[in-house]
Amino acid sequence: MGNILISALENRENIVLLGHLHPDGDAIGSTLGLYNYLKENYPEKKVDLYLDDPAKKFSYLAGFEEIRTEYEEGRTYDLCISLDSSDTERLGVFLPYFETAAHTLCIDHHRTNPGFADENLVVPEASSCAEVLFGLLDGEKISRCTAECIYTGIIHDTGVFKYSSTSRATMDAAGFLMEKGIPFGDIIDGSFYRRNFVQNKMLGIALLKSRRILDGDCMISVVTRNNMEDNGAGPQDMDGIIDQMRNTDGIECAVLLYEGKEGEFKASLRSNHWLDVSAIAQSYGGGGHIRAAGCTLRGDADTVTAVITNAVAEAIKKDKPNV
Ligand SMILES: [Mn+2]
Repeated sequence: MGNILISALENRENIVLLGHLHPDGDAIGSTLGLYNYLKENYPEKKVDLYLDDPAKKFSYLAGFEEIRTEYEEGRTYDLCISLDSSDTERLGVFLPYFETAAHTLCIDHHRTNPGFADENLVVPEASSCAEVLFGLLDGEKISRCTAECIYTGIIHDTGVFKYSSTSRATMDAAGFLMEKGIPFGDIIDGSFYRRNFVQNKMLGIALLKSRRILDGDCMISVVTRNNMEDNGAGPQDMDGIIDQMRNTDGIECAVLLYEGKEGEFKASLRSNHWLDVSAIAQSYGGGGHIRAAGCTLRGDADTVTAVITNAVAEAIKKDKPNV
């Protein structure tokens, strides 16, 4: 079988790369990884990368400053490559570039991806889109800059080699990339574990306000608009708090409610072993996975706390194994 990327690049000079909305480490790492690889190995081709507001913590990646973040009317391309996006809707405002491109290629690892492009490489067993991309590149031609991008994508979608999607192939790819001389420790700390001062303060507040309820099975915390405004915090400062809560000895599930807008609470839910939190989130119009889900609830702090507590209590009754 030929290489789907190499054949797509043939005779196509004007190329656009796209990732999904609210790009995570994998979307940013895989698109920038391919961007750098093409710039270095195909200098005759013109390559643009569009992403929706990529987080500054990824600015150590080469090419970050060249990412275009605004849709520009009237541009069309010979080839559009979509990375880490499970459907066309997730391409957001940049969708017209995909729709008007003469040829399209989709590289992804989401199980739900229908194969929406002219040519598709969707590998559900892969830990990350970055791992799928790695398999398409010539290892000899991967520079240190490109290696940093791909490594970043892999660590973000595996929770630093921890999630069940991590495989031998993932570790082999990571090992190969390490030999390019990348500062892997700094990449992991800087882009995955480091929190800014406000984020750490909000973590402290959420933990201080937390309670253990429902016979100790659940840890819940409610952060109000006032708590956030007092510290100049926004929704992006609440990332990762729920994961710290989940990793508490003896609990099955963690619930974090924070008031993103006046009277509107974001609920993040995590479970450890047996509780299906996606079912809870779905019944309030949200979604997610069995062990990680979220939804939005309207009302004051007391009301939304009561609503989510009841829902979790019901779910525990249903899901808790008899011991
Ligand atoms: Mn991904």
